[in-house]
Amino acid sequence: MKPRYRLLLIICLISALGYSYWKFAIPTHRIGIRSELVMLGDLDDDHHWTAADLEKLDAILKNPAAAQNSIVWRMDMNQNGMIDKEDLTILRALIVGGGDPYAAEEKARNRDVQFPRPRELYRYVTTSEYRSRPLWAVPYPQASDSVLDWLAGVSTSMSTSSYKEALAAAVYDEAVRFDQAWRKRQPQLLPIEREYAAKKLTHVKTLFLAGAQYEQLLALMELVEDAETLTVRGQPEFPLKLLTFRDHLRDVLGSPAYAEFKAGKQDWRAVLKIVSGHLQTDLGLSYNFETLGPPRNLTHLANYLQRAEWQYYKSTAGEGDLLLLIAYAQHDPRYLRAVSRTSKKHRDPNVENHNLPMVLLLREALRITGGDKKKAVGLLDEAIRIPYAWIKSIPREELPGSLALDNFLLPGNKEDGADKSRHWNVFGGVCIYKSPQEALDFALKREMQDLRDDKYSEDAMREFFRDMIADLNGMYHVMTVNLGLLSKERI
Ligand SMILES: [Ca+2]
Ligand SMILES: [Ca+2]
Ligand SMILES: [Ca+2]
Repeated sequence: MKPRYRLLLIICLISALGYSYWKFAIPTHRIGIRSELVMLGDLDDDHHWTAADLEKLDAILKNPAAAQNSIVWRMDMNQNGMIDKEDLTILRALIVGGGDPYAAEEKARNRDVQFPRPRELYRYVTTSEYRSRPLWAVPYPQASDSVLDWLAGVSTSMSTSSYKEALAAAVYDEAVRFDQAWRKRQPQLLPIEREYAAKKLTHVKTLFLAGAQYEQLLALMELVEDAETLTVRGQPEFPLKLLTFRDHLRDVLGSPAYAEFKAGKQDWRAVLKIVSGHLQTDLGLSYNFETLGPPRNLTHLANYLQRAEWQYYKSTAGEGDLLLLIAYAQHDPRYLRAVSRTSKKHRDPNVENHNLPMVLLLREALRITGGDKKKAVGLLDEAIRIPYAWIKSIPREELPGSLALDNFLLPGNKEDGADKSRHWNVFGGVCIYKSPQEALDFALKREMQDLRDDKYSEDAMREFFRDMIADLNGMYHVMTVNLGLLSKERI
């Protein structure tokens, strides 16, 4: 054989052997799962259990609401979804034992006390797994002088295994969270904020006395959201006046004039004349609904705004961001409680069920987008469309008939589709891209067009009011929400 051929043969042989070795002997990653090893109780993230973790623990016990979710999750030593006394006992025993889990376990066993096996103090979890914040269930020393004067008499729930216990635990957690925020906000509150808060606090107390725990939980969540993210200070006046106007729209729906319209004794003009009156007195704006022009073709925000800017913000909402927001809507316990408040058809004339879940969704969208409101509104707009398609893919006959189902992740009653949520978000978006004044004008023209198209029927009139209420809620909230109010104190 010529040396040239011999060389070629050798090269071929080596290549074949190399390929076989690579193919059969080197292990390959077959699944694209990304995980991390979490050391429970390692609160300062130095991979040891030391006195520094206890210092961090003490700081969190003094100010639990300010602690980050990821840290509170690591505090749940017994992994029961609550931060309870046993978690603290386990962590302290570990540190007293010099950070050696075997020593701590042995010491506990000698005293006939159950203690986690060392392996149980670690969790190997996928990074994509949604980690709910455990509920706060340790005694709260500041309960004795809390603005929630009923809190001192409530004992911490020891379990979440029954629905009743889980609800009680959620109420306690929310109450502690509110008390923390209230102590920080209370000295700087303006008179109007005090007045609003006083009304809501009385409402919570009434629900507590009535034993209406679910409603009490949602009322507390509203207070938490107000205290942590809303302030009148430094705000332009217009968005605040929108709330007054919204309350007046609710009054009109319950007024004798509206009842007469419903009974066919009054014309639509009589009802909308009252609305014009409120627009004049609340906002100083003159509107004549009889001559009000149609809106531009405005089914979507995109048709109204500079398309390029809107598209830019929507397209920067990456797939990862969408998945985070949807995971939140599918798993966050507070959101799931809030979105579960639905009513039978026509039992929620004032759209009371809708606002809180939207407030929570926007807050999460803002967290994901780093506080950029334009991005958050774009992200939410995208997310609202996605589950809509999912629901469409389920055969109609397989959908239960008791819920608003054209978008399961979003809030609403049987009569409210995804549309109300989209409006809440879109009109809020117009406030940011344009101005609240233009958003209001856009909303009035659009809802008036719907009313005209439906020949001023009673159904259409009711939805004129209900849609306007949802629009105004979104406008007010997107304008005023401020995630940074208490965030300086994050620990
Ligand atoms: Ca540590
Ligand atoms: Ca626990
Ligand atoms: Ca409408």
